Amino acid sequence: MVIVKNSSLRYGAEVADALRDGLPVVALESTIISHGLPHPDNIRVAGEIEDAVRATGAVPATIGMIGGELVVGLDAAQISHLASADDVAKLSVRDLAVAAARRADGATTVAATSAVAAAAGIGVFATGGLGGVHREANITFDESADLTTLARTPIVVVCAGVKSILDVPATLERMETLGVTVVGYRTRRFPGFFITDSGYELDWSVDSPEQIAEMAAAQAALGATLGATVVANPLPVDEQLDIALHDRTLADGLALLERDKITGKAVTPFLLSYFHSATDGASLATNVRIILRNATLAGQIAVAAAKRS
Ligand code: PSU
Ligand code: MN
Repeated sequence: MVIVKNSSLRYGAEVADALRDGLPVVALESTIISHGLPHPDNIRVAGEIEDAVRATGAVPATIGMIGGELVVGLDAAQISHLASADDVAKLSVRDLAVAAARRADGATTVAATSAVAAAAGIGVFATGGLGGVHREANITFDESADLTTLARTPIVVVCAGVKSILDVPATLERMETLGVTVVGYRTRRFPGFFITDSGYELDWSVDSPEQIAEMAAAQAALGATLGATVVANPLPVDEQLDIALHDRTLADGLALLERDKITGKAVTPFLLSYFHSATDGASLATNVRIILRNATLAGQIAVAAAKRS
């Protein structure tokens, strides 16, 4: 399903060449850089994510909006701008046209990035964690547009599950309803982002990048579903955040959210930044590790997929 037209996109030179030549390309989102990680670490991390993709032999395509244009393959100066400026908008799919008309600079979420990547013909996308169903969504109706967009966007998304700030079982149920495929990477347990195991079971596990590439090819051949395939890649147990620290920070963060009446698109950035300051940077280091591991796996999948064609 077309959410964004390819003809509306601008391409970085390296990404344009790679796509034309059928080389492996991995899409990367910019909201984790602008709104998910603190400045100035975010600039360094954005470079490290791209390096992790390159180390696998794939070409990174960081996606965002500059001056109202959606760019596939932002250059270093553009990434650094999105990582530093105060007026960078967080753009989900519904924000794209408004921001384009205003010639805005903006960072794309998982939803907007996957829509753009699919339009560009990029089959693999790496991020940290997906948006999902928020706690008390039964009252607030707060469910990320990441889910409904992934339901109609054919792309492989590598993530470490969804953050425990969300309602994890409700998010898994919604992905089932929406027809979003979820497979664990070498596990049948859904990861809990900072934590290796969220406590919830998955139906499928895959063992190698080649197997994931085969699955994506099978989906394209079937043509039966247009939805995304989420590859849930857990942190090794010895790299997860201390569980007691995690649980304490989460409880405190959720209480602050309520006290300060923070709602809507500000919820995710608020909780992330609370986690990073309240854990004295421990959650930040974990977060970075997650993203780099996902970038590596996504690169390997893109390389395996390019070998098939
Ligand atoms: N999860 C993270 N870090 C992030 C996000 C999610 O671990 O930075 C960002 C992603 O860009 C995701 C967005 O698409 O938050 C979801 O926001 P919302 O819940 O407002 O849809
Ligand atoms: Mn929301």
